[in-house]
Amino acid sequence: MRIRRIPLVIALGVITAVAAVALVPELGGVADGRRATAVKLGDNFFKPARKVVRRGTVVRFFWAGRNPHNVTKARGPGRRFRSKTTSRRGVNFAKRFRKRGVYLLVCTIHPRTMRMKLGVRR
Ligand SMILES: [Cu+2]
Repeated sequence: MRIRRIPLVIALGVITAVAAVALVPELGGVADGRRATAVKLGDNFFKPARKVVRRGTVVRFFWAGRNPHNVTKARGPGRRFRSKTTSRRGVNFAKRFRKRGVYLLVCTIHPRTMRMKLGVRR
């Protein structure tokens, strides 16, 4: 009896995890098989500071420093966006870039040093 229950519990756990990723495409990213990449937020810089990705790529922003940071669109196509400001380590923001062009991304806490150019091509 007990032994049989364990695989069911594991299966339900896996199904729940897969469903959770599918329901949060901004964080799941690769659920539809498209590209994803990462940018680091250090103290106080983006790494890399320049990057080119293909249209449709999900960029995951990974907080690696100790200071509070955010990711704010200063220039570029489409609507404004801005992450929360946090110092929590890990991926706190992810975005799929659908429009071609050059985006200037800044941290508004450290706007002089913490800027990056993201090129989105077809
Ligand atoms: Cu910052």
